[in-house]
Amino acid sequence: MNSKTNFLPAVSSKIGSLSISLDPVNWLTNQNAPSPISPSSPLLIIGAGTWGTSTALHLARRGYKNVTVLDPYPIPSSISAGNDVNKIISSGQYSNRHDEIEVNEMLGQEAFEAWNHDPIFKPFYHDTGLLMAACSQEGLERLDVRVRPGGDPNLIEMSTPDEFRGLAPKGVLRGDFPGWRGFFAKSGVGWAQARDALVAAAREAQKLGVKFVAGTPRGKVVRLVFEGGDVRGAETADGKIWRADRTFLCAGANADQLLDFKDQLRPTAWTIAHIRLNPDERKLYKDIPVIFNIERGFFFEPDAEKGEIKICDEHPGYTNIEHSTDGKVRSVPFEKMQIPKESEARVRALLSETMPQLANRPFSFARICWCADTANREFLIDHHPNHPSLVLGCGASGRGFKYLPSIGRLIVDTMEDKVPKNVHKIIKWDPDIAVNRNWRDTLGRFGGPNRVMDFHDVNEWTHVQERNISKL
Ligand code: FAD
Ligand code: FSA
Repeated sequence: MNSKTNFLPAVSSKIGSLSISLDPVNWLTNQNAPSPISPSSPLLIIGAGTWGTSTALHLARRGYKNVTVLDPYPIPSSISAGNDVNKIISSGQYSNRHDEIEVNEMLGQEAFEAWNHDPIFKPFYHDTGLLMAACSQEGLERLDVRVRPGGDPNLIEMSTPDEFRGLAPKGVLRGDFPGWRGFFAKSGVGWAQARDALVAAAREAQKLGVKFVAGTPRGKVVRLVFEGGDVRGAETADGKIWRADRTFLCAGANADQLLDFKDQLRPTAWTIAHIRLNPDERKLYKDIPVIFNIERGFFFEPDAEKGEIKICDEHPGYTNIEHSTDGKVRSVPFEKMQIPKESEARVRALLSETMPQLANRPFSFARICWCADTANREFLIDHHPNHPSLVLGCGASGRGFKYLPSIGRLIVDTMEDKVPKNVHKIIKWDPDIAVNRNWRDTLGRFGGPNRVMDFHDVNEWTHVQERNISKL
């Protein structure tokens, strides 16, 4: 263990229920080692979204006393991908590579443990079960990777409309499910009240002493402070310099605006719609499992507060590509509480196949939601190789909410040089994998036109009533 940080409890060699070899990446042998830290060292987190909040909570729980989180938006930030009524909590897999599966299982098991037992997260988890389905041959092949049916005896295979309709009380799933085939997991998967869990984690971090500067230009980072080859903090829109011994970059899709990631991040957006149910429907649709067709989209039971069903149409995502004068290609996120009309049509098509009785209802809310895809959809969590005091918690790759309880542990372990080499290998800074990056890579996703779309080609948007999603 690094003697500079050994005031903290020794790292466990058992994370979740998976043992991993402890052969950490050691900065002591590295010329470019960051300065030592103590419990009172100033630590700065950029971004109070899903991963920044998780990092704040883990730092506070490990006894760090001088942690500040910056965010331009009030919590929960209206641009945070985690600011959503619900998110799928599953042990979802996105690759066939054994080492990648191992890392994702480790994080997933640790998170699942917390969703079930940690008092901060437990109130927000709903173990409703999850149907994962597809229609085309290609989609079904991908489903094998996502669900890995051979390995899980709890999966029930389904292929007839009656089997799918039987997943909910009579009258809910009335559709014909044309061409659908899938696997249903009855338990051990479900969904979380995302926004509420995010806020609970932030409140807990705050209670433990973390300072949040959010909802003001004082929280908007405009640049990292580079000094002597390292990063010594950040400057905010009001001109203030926040000096820190370690700076954590957790700005989600916007991280790309603050550092040259050498094409490792591709800000990509997806689309969310809500439909409000009447009081009788709310009761009938309560507790239904999450229904997810990886070529069509997914939906959840209505939320308890507003009685709305959230529906996402699935597709490989939208970029917003800009070409800068230096010849660089970059996808630039923007905020919008509407979705493309073509996305609305896909949402309604999904409903026609599953719950046709809702297919023509008006939307009560809609927005686009940005994530940052890496070139292989593995996370990017590492010290920056040239600026060792900068810790990157980036590249959540459109699958990073389920780890809200556990990802901060890995990000803080990175700061403490406790990440085992076999894990570091998967999540490290690695521009080589992004050389000549194909910005249109679907990264194993399907749906819509089965290609990455760009917002410049969208002519028509919905006109749904907007709302303040930072107001709790
Ligand atoms: P965010 O949560 O977006 O946080 C980034 C934060 O940085 C924000 O609070 C923002 O305000 C702040 N910020 C931005 N710029 C600055 C700046 N200049 N200075 C300071 N702060 C700044 N994952 C799942 O596990 N299950 C799901 O079911 C699921 N569904 C999804 C559905 C959709 C439609 C989308 C888009 C994503 C979904 N995801 C899901 C993915 C998941 O939401 C994200 O991977 C995860 O929330 C990303 O967390 P993050 O902290 O990296 O980014
Ligand atoms: O199982 C999951 O983690 C669901 S992620 C939900 C989703 O909408 C993806 O389906 C989409 O492809 C993108 O990654 C955004 O998140």
